[in-house]
Order: sequence, then structure tokens, then C-alpha cells
Amino acid sequence: MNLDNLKFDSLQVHAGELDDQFGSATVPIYQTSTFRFRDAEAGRRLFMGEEQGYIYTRIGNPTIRALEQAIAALEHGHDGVAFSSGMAAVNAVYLAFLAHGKHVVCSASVYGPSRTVLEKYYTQFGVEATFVHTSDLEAVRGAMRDNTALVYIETPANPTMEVTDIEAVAQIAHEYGAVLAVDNTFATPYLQNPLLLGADIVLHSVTKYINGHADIVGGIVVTKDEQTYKAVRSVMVSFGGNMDPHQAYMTLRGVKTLSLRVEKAQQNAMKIARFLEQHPKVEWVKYPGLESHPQYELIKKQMRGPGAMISFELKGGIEAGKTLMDNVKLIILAVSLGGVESLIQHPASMTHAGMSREARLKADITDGLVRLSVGIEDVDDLIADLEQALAKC
Ligand code: LCS
Repeated sequence: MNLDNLKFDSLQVHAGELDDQFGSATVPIYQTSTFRFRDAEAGRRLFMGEEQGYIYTRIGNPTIRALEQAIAALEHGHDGVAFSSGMAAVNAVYLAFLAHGKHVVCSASVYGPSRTVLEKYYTQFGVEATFVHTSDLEAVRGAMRDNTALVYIETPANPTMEVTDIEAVAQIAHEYGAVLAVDNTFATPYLQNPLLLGADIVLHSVTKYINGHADIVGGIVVTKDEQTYKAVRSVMVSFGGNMDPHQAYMTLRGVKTLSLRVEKAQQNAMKIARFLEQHPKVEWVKYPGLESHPQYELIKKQMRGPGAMISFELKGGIEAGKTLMDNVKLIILAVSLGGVESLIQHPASMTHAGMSREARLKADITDGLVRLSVGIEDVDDLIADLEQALAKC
């Protein structure tokens, strides 16, 4: 089917459809590790790239391919590569563009392991990394070097909700001949398309909004062109970390309702952010939908909606935060985000515990910061839950 003129709500349902032999309305699960060759010559031709087809599931599989094409369509990209996890996707981007003697500029506030893997492992292989507040364009420019090969940003960032100007950073990166990769997990392709703003690569932990039901872990990279796509696919094929067909099927099932879930969750989040902002026990709230967000004007320009992630700190600091997390009943105390159920967690002791306290504070990840992933429950029930728990803080 020609997808070119379809709007987002149609694309999320139909992109990636397969023309299978029985006319299946959904993408079948090709639960196979390998594919029979027609004959020896066909096997040779497939390996030489002289013929298109499937060889072995790490290299490619129709169910996984359907997901890759679906997300590539939603991100307005050239093509996609799916991974076993978001971290496998992050590392494929690092491995494709970093090497001994190369330098990466990374947002100071990113998902903890996306940063600590650079500090802990890539430095061992002679890669240099600089972490800056990428919302500060002068800081980005100041960090660039002749050997900067990659600029890696998250916007909005986990967990500070710091927002980076993708278009401006793309320009800086390209002036230095570097590639810009954007982790778009928090925004989703429904609210933001980094490739349309000049990024070279967009990636997701599909564990979050894209799958949306807190029942699988997965990742995907979408590229703007064939060369970049080939570089990322080659890493996936060489290092492994491929997605599994069942994971791909679950993710395809989840993505069909992405816009509906994000719309409802962000409506809830807006009301919750306003509720928190006026609550006497709350010190501050960081939410892209609030006028008080430092990059509010940029958010309106760059995103089609504020999303459903909120960071806030209580006046009682971390002790009050712990009391809150221990007393919510409907909201689940758990890491991860972007599912239909609301989740609350404490980055300094959980998702970002691998960072030094000094690095955390420099990245604005304060000891008392609490992160809330707002789900699609009834907003009055969510506010009532927060209200009863805040009363104990
Ligand atoms: N990128 C972002 C922005 C993330 O939030 C995560 C995971 C990843 C990449 C890695 O993806 P994964 O391998 O887990 O699929 N974020 C998590 C979080 O905030 N809590 O638990 C996991």
C-alpha cells in the first residue's frame, strides 16, 4: 500500500503491513531462527546481496522488518534497525560512529546508562566524551572539537526534562562534520520528529511509549539515509543485540494506539503538573506543558505536545520524596516509563544511581528529584492518589 499521504493515526495502524500468503490483517510472527534457501545458488546470491530475501533472524526477519519499516515511516526516516533493548540501540549508534581518537558531545542529563557506558567502557577504547547542558547552544559549540564525530542528545531529557534545540544543534554538529543522534523516547514520533529538524539519527527505547504496555523491552534506530542505515545495521549484525520476532509483534501491536495513548496521558499530565505546581508541599515542577519550563517557547516550536513525563521535587527533599513513593497506591513505584499505567521513581537512587553525585548535580539531577510517568488512568483518581500520599509527606 502507498503510505505517502497517510496521516499519523493511519500510519501507526497500517505502516509495516506485510503482504503475506493468507492475507493476514496483522503482521504474523515468523518465529524462526533461519530461512530455507531455494537452492545453493539462491543462498549464495542472498549472501552476496544479489537477491533480496531472508537468511537468518539476526540478520533479518519479516516480523522485525515490518516494525523497522513502521517506525521509520512514523519518524519520516529512510529505514530502521530494531534491537533487543534501548541500550542495544544506543550502543549501536556509539559503535557505528565512535572509534579510538574520536570525541562525543553528550547531553549531561540522559538516561543514566547511556552516559555511564561512555564513561566506563568507551573511554577504555580511546573515545573521549564531554557532557554539557545541550539546551545551552554556546556550551555545545564550546565542547565541539575537530575530532568530534557524534553529538548525542536526549530531548526532553531523562529525568530533568531539559529540552534541546534540535535544529540548532544539528547545524553545529554538521559544521564540525559530526553526526547528530537524538533519543526521542520521551517525546515519541507522535510529538516530535528529529529527522525533520536536521538530525541524522533518531532512536527509541520502544520499551516505553512505542510499545506502551510495559510488557517487553526493545529498541530501534531510524536513520535519515542509506549510508547511516548501513553503518547501524552492520553493527547490529556483527555484535548481535537483534530484536526477537515476538518482541517485534508485541511492539507492532502496541504502536497502533500510540497517538491515542499519548494524547490521553499528556492530558492527564497537564492537569497533574498544574496540581503539583500549586501544591504547598511541592518545591518545583518541571513539565514541558507548563509556562514555567525554561524552554517553553522552544517546546512549542519543536514539539506537537508536551508529553506525559513530569519531574518535581518536594519541599521536604528526598525524605519527603521517599514518603510520597511509599504511599502512592494506584501509581506504581517502579522504573521505566511510557506505559498505560502511571509509574513513579527516584532517579538519584534508581535510574541514575550509576552516575557520581557530582555529575548528577551538575546535570541538575538533584537528590530530591522524583520522576512521574503519567499513564492513561482517570486523572481524578491519579490526583486523589497523589493528594493522599502528599498529605503524609
Ligand atoms: N533511552 C531512554 C531515554 C531511556 O529512558 C531508556 C531506559 C533507554 C534509552 C534504554 O532503554 P532500555 O534498554 O531500557 O529499553 N529508561 C529507563 C528508565 O528511565 N527507567 O527504567 C529504564
